[in-house]
Amino acid sequence: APTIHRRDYQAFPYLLPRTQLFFDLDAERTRVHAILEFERVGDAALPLVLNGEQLTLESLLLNGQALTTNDYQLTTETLTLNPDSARFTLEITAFCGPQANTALMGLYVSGNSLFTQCEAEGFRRITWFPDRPDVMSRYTVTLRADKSRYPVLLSNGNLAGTRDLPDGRHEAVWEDPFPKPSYLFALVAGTFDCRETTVQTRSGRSALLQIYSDPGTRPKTAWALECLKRSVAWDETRFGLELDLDRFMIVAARDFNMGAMENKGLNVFNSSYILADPDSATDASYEAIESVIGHEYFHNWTGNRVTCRDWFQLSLKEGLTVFRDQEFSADMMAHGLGPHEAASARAVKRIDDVAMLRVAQFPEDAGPMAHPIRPESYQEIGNFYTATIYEKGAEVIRMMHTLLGEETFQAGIQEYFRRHDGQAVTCDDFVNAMESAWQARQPERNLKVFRHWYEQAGTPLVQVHLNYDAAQQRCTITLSQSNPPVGIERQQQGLHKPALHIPVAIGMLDKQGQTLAVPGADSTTGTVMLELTQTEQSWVFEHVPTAPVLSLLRGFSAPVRIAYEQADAELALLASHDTDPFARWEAGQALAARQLLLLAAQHDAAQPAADITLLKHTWQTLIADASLTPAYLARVLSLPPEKIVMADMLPMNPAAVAQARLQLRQQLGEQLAQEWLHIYHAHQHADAGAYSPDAVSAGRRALKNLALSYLAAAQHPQALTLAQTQYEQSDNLTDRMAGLAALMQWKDPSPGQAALTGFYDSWQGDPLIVDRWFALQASSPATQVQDVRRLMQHPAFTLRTPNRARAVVFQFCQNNLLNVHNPQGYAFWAEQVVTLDAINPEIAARLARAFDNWAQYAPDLRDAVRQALESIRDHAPLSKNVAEIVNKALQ
Ligand code: BAL
Ligand code: ZN
Repeated sequence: APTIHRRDYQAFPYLLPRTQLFFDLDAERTRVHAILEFERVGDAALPLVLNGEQLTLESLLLNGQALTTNDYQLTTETLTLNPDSARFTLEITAFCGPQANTALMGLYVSGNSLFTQCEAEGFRRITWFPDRPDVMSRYTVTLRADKSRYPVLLSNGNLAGTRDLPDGRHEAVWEDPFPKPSYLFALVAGTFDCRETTVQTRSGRSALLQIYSDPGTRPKTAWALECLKRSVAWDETRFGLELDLDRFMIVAARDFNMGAMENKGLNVFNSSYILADPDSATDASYEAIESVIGHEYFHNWTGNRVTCRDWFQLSLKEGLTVFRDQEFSADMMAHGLGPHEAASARAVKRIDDVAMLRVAQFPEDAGPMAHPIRPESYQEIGNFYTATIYEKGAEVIRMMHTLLGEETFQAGIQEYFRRHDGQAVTCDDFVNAMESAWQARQPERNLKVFRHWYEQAGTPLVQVHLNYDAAQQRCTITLSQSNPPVGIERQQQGLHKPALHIPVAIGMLDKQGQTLAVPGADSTTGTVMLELTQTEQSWVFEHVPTAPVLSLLRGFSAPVRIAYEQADAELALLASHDTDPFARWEAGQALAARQLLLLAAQHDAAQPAADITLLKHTWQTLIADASLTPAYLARVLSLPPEKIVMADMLPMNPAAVAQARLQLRQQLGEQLAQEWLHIYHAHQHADAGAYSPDAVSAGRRALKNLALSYLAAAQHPQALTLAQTQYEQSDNLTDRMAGLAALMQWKDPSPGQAALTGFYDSWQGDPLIVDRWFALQASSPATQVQDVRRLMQHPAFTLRTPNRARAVVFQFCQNNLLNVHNPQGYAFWAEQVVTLDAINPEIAARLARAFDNWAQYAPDLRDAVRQALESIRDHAPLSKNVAEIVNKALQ
């Protein structure tokens, strides 16, 4: 497949002010009649090249005249015409086949309903069209379908009319007042439950909010609607952005490639991010639903009102919108709490976001798919909906927020909309608006060096050097940065990666854990912001009475790694005393990670267990600290994920780390058994009354269930009864699943097996719960390759529904580190990639990335992954999606 480069961008030579679409909807064969009114941009009559795939052409009319095959060129991907007038109307009639569309891009069937997914390049599977984000058009959409089968007919904008047609059919006409790119188009047809409410926006307009979901699921959409209301209110109060629509609809689909999609006025969601009740959704799902509903809603401004000029600018809308949803969730979690609890709630959200960045994005940024948040090239844009574009993109926005401060940042947002409302723009346009707001207040500041964050891949390493002069009471901190070439950067001759603008928040503690008052520091937190803008810089602090213990990268002020020699005892001190909750958590995690690396190394050498006394004492101190909230303590007392620990291991041995983690969990389970029992009983009843998903109750459940998992890992005599009772008597899925997971840890497999069988019998009617049942087994340390193959024989298993494929195949390949890292595991993976590729290339390409960091694995594993990768590469046919991933991995 050809490589597309950012530098080759050219504007489209035609405008398309109006688009009319007429759909005769049918699952087997849908007829789409498009009337497109084009206007030439310049004087030259350039060819009109339209994108189209998997379509059957019926007829083509130019200004009402039928065209013959001599008048146009048709390939499998384009339709080219040579119009000779400056304005013309093109009428295209074509067919597509939703039922056969297993790729779930364009128009497809899920359940008994029809849905569309057009981002990034799905619209071209609906009709021939300039399918690129910088061509914006006003759409009128007429939907016709059998009324009994498809009673609900939805598209973007406002409902202009409905009528019945002969033969039991009916029609709905939708008009979207806002010009939009084709990727934001949507239609939905089917039978749905609907939950709705009307809200008043800030300016007094009223807007209808609706959630559509499968028949019978209305009881599970109350939370989603509540989250949507909160999103509308939050965007007004925090960002000053008001809902611009009379009607905002969300529809849940069981089969969906992504989490959700922000189509203008008609979001389509993976049902896992909509449906929730205490029996079918965990605390984490409630939280994820709030976050994704916020995210898609916030796109209405950041993405839809101002969109991307081209797909290289994807982070313009995604990084910014993730930042917005992170802030939304943090504000919701802190809502109604006192200052200390609110700060803790925010820290918990920050910890979770950073952990996710490190698990998903740091490895990506060190592997063959590494790319800047604004990529320079791609073969298949579907492969670039990555943790880098989203999560690192959000970190880059967050750094601007840190540098500018909330008020100036919001002024920058207002300036961005003042300049670009209604346009398709670039990341540079965004940074320029931010910079101008900053300079309006502080003329000497700029984002000149900061812009390099958009150009470089890789996680920068910031090295810290501390020099303390006791005689002068002077402390000198030297920071230096480096970011060697990664991924395709390594093939660029003479590549120069300039220094980045990195805000490094630090604090200093004395040896007793007291905050040292540092000149220039924030008076309450003791935090100083060091702005590293050069390869190396030093800061001198006078009147520092004693050699400080450094608290580094507070709040995770930049998406970097820190290199600083710090003794275990210093980490323990920080874990016990740091006033910055993020850095405090970080210190404890670093201490635990060291222990895991030791254990993993000993595992190879078959040596006796390492001494965990310091870690144990540190955790005892933390458990005894009454000022810590349960949610925070749950994060502090969790062992770091394998994928984070592995980043500091070379060569990587994933199974050894997974084994070490199980072992350390067991040791901590045994040695802190009294503490875990105490915690368990103290938080056994997280809610006073009925289940509530609020962050405080969820935090108590998280802590209690963590304690249970330690007790189960230790095979504590009380653990079996506690797990059994909890599993049987809980009124919510979080506790029920935690009980089940604990039973599955039991050395005698029978209670776990019995519970699994019972669980399936009870909940087999709910596909989202069945997904969890599969996922729990696929990721279990007891599940080997042959077991996951057996799981795939289960009648409820299918590869065609992405959620089910993710629950089994992805869970095993990505999260069962203990059992997938062997030749049989890799062969299974390769086989599944190839099988999935014939069904759904986008999903297959994600699976193809399971072992992105294989080049750092131990040699025997590396050889086995290479073989598996080569077997995928040599398979024919292979989608563009998977081909790009595999070729890059093998380069
Ligand atoms: N735009 C794709 C889905 C999302 O990021 O919201
Ligand atoms: Zn998004």
